[in-house]
Amino acid sequence: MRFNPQVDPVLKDLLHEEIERQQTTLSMIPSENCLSSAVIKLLGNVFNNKYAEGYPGNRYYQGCGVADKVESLAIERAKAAFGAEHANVQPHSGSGANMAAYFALLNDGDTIMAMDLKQGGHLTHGSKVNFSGKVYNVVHYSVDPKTEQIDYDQMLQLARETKPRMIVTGATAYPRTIHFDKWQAIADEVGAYHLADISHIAGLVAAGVHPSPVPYADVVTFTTHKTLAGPRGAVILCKAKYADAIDKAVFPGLQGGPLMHVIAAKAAVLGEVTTPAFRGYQQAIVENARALADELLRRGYRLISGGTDNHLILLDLRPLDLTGKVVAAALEEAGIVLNMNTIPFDPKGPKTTSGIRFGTPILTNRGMGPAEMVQIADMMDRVIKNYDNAAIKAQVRQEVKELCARYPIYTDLQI
Ligand code: DSN
Repeated sequence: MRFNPQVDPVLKDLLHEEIERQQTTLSMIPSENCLSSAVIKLLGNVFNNKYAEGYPGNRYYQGCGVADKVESLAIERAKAAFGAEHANVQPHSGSGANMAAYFALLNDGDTIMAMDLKQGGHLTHGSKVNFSGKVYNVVHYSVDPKTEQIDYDQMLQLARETKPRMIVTGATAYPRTIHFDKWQAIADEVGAYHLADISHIAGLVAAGVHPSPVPYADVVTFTTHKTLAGPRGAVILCKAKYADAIDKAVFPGLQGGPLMHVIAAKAAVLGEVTTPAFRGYQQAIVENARALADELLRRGYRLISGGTDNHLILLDLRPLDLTGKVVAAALEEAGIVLNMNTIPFDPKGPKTTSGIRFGTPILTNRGMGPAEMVQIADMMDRVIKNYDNAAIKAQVRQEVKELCARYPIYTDLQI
């Protein structure tokens, strides 16, 4: 007897509800993006049915011939897109990719030097509540209190004092250019491995809009669903000499069967990143972020580090005596979706925060430009300054709906 489950009405309704939410709100969480209808369709493919433990040409299951071709395609495209010597396209997530990089190169108890989560790092960069903070001895670095940017001289000093076995670069809430060449010089001087986690900026890096760590770092990890605009998952790039260790750390070290349907979708997106359209999109993300930042500055807001070089902005709410929690909730009521975020040296914790974090990958992917960024800054301004005024939030909600209707995400999505 066949088992042939259908999508039931309850789930269908929920899917429609989520499509409606995405279409009618301004999604400004800088780690999110919107997949094209074609890649969404590709993600729901029959490779979901296939076990392919191992790597192309070296599997533990029969019937992997086509899976081999798909994974090899994704690997070659990843290498070509970033100019890397080796790529592993199997990690299910960015956290898993970072875990594999640590396991491949480090021993338990080794010292890693990484940006503190509260300063803009990531959970897997040594947070106490994460495996990385439990397994390794962590030296956390911060931005400079005055400039709110990385001070490379201070970093060299810290690395000399603490002698890390690995330096982790990359961030989730750092609005400025990361100079991976400077980081590499520091890693070289103290004899540390260099792991660059470029999850947030992978699209910018692939497009040449942000400097690449690939020529320098021993290992580079990134998720494929942020600025890269691909399916959820991750990729690890590394120097050829670490290929074996990285591959073994991913499988069988951490994962069993790869998600072949996701790898197919990764291949599709990685095949696009060398196109002028992708480069134009990434440039526009940065131009839009700058336009949004400039307008907020003009309206008197304090932005961490004074602005942005990339896809995201961190806004300090302390001058208004407001918290990220309150403001993020008020903005969501008005249809503007972003996240509360700690700011450097935040006196408040991660569940309240003194800041909000937002960015332009989805707005730009919808086709919005600098004029719309000015309009959005105006809407944000009115909500932030009137966070408890229901009438103003309702008015902005209506304006958001009208703006979103002019820039639909999906016009041809079949559920
Ligand atoms: N949670 C992601 C972010 O929002 O930046 C990073 O994994």
